[in-house]
Amino acid sequence: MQQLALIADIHGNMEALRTVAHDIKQRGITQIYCMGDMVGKGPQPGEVIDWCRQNCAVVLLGNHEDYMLQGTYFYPHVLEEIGKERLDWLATLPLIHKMWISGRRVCLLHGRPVAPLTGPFLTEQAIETMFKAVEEKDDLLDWVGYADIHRQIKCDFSAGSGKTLFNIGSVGSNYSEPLCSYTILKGELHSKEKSAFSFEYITLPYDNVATAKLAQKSTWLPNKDDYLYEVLTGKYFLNRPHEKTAYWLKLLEEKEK
Ligand SMILES: [Mn+2]
Repeated sequence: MQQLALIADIHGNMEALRTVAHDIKQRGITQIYCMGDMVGKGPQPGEVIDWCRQNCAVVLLGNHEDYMLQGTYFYPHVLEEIGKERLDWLATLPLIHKMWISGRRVCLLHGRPVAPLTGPFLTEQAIETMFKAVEEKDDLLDWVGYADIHRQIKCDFSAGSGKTLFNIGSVGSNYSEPLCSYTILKGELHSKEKSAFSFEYITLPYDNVATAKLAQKSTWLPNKDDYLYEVLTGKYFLNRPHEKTAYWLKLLEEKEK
């Protein structure tokens, strides 16, 4: 049996990535796949890219990498911070990864830009959309794993079909609690024969205040209020009440006491 750690949506949060990496190592897992969104939102995109490049056997392109490569990203300071060499590497990343594990055909993708993601995410129609985006007539899939919505969800695709859609959660910007999360698959990698297979969701506390402080100090990071809100509360920034930065700084100070 091999163990595979699936990580994604790190979003420049090196503190969260370090916590997850430590947990993965302690479990003796050596295979790590990153399913995109290393960049965007947080204060250390370059470091996160370098870590993934060095430690992940597979790295997929996320919508945030795509924004930066498509020239639709309006923050030149962020592109400068990441640098041309890393951006050139991002441009080489694949969108999907298909594999066999314990007799199951599995496809991994970030979500966008491969499949349009519009909520609600748990309708039959939404699930079908995800399969349709990556399934081919002569290569049917059993499991599709994605990221992008920053929440761990797993559900069957119409009863009895054996098809399963799962979301691996977010390392750096979880939308449920201000924690970091990832997913472990255990089974026989590359095997087309049915054998023992297991799936586990991991959620870990990390020093989100350290990340928030680093973001606050950054001289180039845009949308700091939104980011502080996400890492300190574990909620999506678009749902943020429009308080000013001072409010979040006060929250930071209170957390320090
Ligand atoms: Mn994301």
